[in-house]
This record gives sequence, structure tokens and C-alpha cells, in this order.
Amino acid sequence: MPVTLLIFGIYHGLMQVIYRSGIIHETAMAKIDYYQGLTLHGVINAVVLTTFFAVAFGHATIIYYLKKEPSKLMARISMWLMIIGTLMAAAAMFSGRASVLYTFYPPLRATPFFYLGAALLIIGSWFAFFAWVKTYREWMKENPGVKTPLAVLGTIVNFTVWFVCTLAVAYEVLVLLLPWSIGFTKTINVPLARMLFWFFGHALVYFWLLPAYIMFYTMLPKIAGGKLYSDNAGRLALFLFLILSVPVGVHHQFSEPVFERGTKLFQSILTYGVAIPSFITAFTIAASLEYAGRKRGAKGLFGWMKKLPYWDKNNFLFAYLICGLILFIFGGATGIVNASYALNSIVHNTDWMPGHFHMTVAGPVFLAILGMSIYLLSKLSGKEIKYKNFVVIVPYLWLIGVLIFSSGLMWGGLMGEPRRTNLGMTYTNPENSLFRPDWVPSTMLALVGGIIMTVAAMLFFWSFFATVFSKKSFEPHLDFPTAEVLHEERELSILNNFKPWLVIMIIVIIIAYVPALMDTFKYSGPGAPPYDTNNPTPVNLNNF
Ligand code: HAS
Repeated sequence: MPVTLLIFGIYHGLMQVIYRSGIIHETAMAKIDYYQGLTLHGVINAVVLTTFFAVAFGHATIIYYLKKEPSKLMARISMWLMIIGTLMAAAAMFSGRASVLYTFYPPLRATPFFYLGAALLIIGSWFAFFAWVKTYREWMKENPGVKTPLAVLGTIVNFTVWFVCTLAVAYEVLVLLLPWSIGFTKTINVPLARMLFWFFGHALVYFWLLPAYIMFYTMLPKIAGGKLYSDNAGRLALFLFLILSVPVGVHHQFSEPVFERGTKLFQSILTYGVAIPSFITAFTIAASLEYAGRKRGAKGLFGWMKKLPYWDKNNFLFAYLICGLILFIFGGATGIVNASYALNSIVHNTDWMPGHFHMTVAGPVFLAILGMSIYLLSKLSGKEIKYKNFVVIVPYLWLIGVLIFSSGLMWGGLMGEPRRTNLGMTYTNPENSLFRPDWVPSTMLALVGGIIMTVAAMLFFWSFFATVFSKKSFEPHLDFPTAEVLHEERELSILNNFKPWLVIMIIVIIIAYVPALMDTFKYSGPGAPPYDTNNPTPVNLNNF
């Protein structure tokens, strides 16, 4: 279902570059308005696809590595809640009554169905998590003293972060947005709603990322032909994500006057901190790949890079994971630019930002999702993958597309191009008095990248759906390539015990967010009535 919806998500991505490069000067295409399309693009790609994938991959890792099956009833409840929620939100977006983008900032208002749908999607994912926790606790009782498998540790860390951060957005949706959208409350506290959203919003990006990290640590070294350089490093990185993913949300709000300097400074420092587990990962995975390359006969300092199985059709996961890692070098570096308060004031709300996040969420995250989806589809349905040549070309085409696309966006961003704006109506329309000729080359570059990305996605869909509709040719089974560890490391109990990390997590969140909450109450202005995307005056509730 999410891969089918992704067809619309990708189409609206293509439409973005077409609108913005000034190829068309319209507010809508095929009766879908610019902001409606952008909402569909963001919600389908960044929220629906990622959440469904994380839950499906989580089920698979728990079952495979613990050799125990969590409650089927809970899994079914989870699946149906997520499906019903997605259908409600999709109906709201397709009918044009929820053009509020994936951040759904008030005072933009959507129909209550959109908020309810989003809440059900999230609550559904909790059910899956609760079942895994029960299974994991049973496994611990049956296996005293045995180290938690790294993939399971990653899944539990990821969903703990998800559960904690979604509590804030559930409060925002159920207590603030829903009653205001229905008309029970007349106004909303905008700074409070935005703060709650970003409490969730940055942890969300690591919720997207960690399934890919699980693959980098537990599978990539094996499929590269080597071993994992350090299991302890992987555990440490995952636990650091547990404590640092949530208390950094204010770095999305550096430009907002509602937070005092101290609040921003503290969360800025923590943001540098949350880059550390990714640096650990960069080192550990590069070392694992170097070992694999040398085992394949590589010589010299960088010779290992040439010896890796880039084009092996029967080992296509390697291509997806390595292309994601390469993109993440640039995605990570631009993230650190964003985290720097002074530089943030130059790039905030410009095209730089989608440049950054397409090299992260549309980089390692998206490629890991695509690769693993078709891998699991084949294994679990017993069907051979069709058009394997396409499957192995897709990540390289996508990598080239994203590099070109993001370069165009970041170049434009540094010249002041705003994000989330239909530039074709004004700035990239030579007929308009606001025309900016200097923004034409950058938006054209983004267009070229966007077209290459679309071609890559079409090749993927071709192969994916050809496989879905093909005949079963072997017995379905669940199987993951699992890397051995290079060194037998000293076992550290702190790296196999959730409790101390959970306590630190709670303390750091309190230190970071109590001042943020106090600032919000201290400086919030009067509440806001609801607004519609295309209208600068408040919505008349009776006409909505
Ligand atoms: Fe970000 C905004 C800071 C990571 C996603 N980010 C966003 C938004 C999204 C997003 C979607 O501080 C926009 C939200 C919106 O709509 O407004 N981000 C960071 C920092 C990191 C970071 C410090 N972001 C991510 C990840 C994302 C993501 C991951 C999605 C999955 N981001 C920000 C800030 C903002 C922001 C501000 C707000 C800006 C504003 O003003 O609005 C760090 O976690 C990054 C650390 C990463 C690294 C890279 C490590 C490299 C690795 C690859 C190694 C390669 C190998 C291959 C081994 C340090 C692991 C070698 C082999 C060969 C053959 C070459």
C-alpha cells in the first residue's frame, strides 16, 4: 500500500520542480493545487511510507533475530489502524481539504479527518511496538545473560524514541488542533503547537534514519564481503540516538522570537551532540567496508573502494546502501551548517533546506527503504525479482539525480530562493515584475535532478510491480544477510542495558524542554483563528 501511494508522492515531487523552475505558471495542474500537491508529496513520502516501512521492518527484525513471533492480534490491530488512518488522511488531502503541508502548522487549518487520520496512523504503530516489547521481555527471561542482537536493540531504541516523541504530537493533534478544527475552540496557541510539533519533528528524522542504520551495521558488512568492525560502536551509536534524538527540536525554531537565547544555545549544543553517533557510524562502516575491500584483494590506501560489489545484481542491496551512505556524507555536512545558529539565519526557510533533507531522508533513508522493500517482497512472497538490471541501476541514477537536484536547491537557497513557494507564478516567470533571472539556472538544475530521480523511481516501480504480479517460484521465507563481528570485543553491560540510557534520556529532555515550554507560555501572543492556504483572512467556520 505505501509503495502504491508512493507513485503519487513521486509524481508530486516532479510537479514541484516543474512549477518552481517556471516551466508552468499555474496555481494548479490536473485540478490539484500547488500546496495540495506539496502536502501529498511530503505526507506520503516522509510520513506514510517511512512509518509503514519502520513497522514492517521492525516486525521482520524482531521475528528473525529473536526467533519468536509477537502477538498476531496486536499486529493486525496495528495494521488496520494504520491503514484506516492513512486512508482518512489521504481522502482529506486528495479532496483539497488538508493543504497544510507535512508540518501542519497552525493557523493553517485542515479538515478534522486529516488530524484524526494522522493520529490513527501513529497510534497503530504503537500497537506493533507494545507487542515487540512483550516479546523482547520474554526473550530476555528465556536467554539470561545473552547480548540483545544489534538489529533488535536498534528497533527497540528507534520505537522508544518514536513513542516518546509522538506523545507530544498526539497531544498537539488531539488536544489543540482537533477541537480547533471542529470549531469547539475558536483560537489556537500557535507557538505551543509548533513547539510540540518540533519536539516530535526532529526525533522523527532519526526514526526515519535508524532502520537504515540497522542495515548498515548488521547487513552491509556481510553483503560487502567483510565483517562488522565493531559491535560495541554500533550499540553506543544507537544508545546515543536514544538520549539525543528528542531534545534538539528547537533547532528548527532558531528564527522564532518565542524562545530565549539560553534555550536555543542549549539545544544547539545538543544538536552537535546528535551528530556524534553518525560520525561513529561513518568511521565504523568505512572500516568495515575497507576490511571487505582488502579481503577482495584491494591494495593501497583507497584501493578498497574500487573492489566493492557495486554492480552485483544478486547482491543489489549493496548498491542501495552504499549510494545512501555517499549521499549522507553531504546530507550530514549540510545538517551541521543548519545547526550553527549564525549560518542557520542565512539558510532557514530557503531552498537550502530541501537541499539538505533530500540528501538525508531521500538519501540513505529512501534508498534503504526501496532496497529492503523489494528484497522482503521477494523473500516473503517466494517470487523472483523481475528486471534485476533495473533494480541495480536505480540507486545510482537516484544518487546522481539527488546530487544534481540538491546542488540546484542549495545554490538557489544561498541566493535567497524561498522554499515552499510556487516560484513559477512570479520569480521564475519572465512576464512578472518580480522576475529573478539569477534564480533561473539554479531552479533549472533542480529540474534536471528531479527528472533523473523520477526516471529512477519509475524503473523501480516497474520492477517492483512486475514482481508483485509474477508467479511464486520458491518457498517464502524470512532471511537477512547478517554480518559477523571482526573482533571479539569486551562485553560492556552498559551497552546491553536500556535502563540507564532511558533515565538519561528523560533527564536531558526535561533540561532541554522545560525552559522551552516556559518560554512558550511567557511569550505566546493571543490565540489564532483558523486560516486556509490561499486566503489571508481567517476561515469562516460555517463555510469550511
Ligand atoms: Fe536535518 C532540518 C540539522 C540529520 C532531515 N533535517 C531538516 C529537515 C529535515 C531534516 C526533513 O540544526 C527540514 C524540516 C522542515 O521541513 O523544516 N540534521 C541536522 C543535523 C543532522 C541532521 C545536525 N536531518 C538529518 C537526518 C534527516 C534530516 C538524518 C532525515 C533522515 N536539520 C538540521 C537543522 C535543521 C534541519 C538544524 C533545521 C533548519 C531550519 O532552519 O529549518 C545530523 O544528524 C547529521 C549527522 C550526519 C553526519 C554524516 C555521517 C556520514 C555517514 C556516511 C559515511 C559514508 C561511508 C561510505 C561510510 C555527521 C554516516 C564510504 C564509502 C565510500 C565508497 C565513499
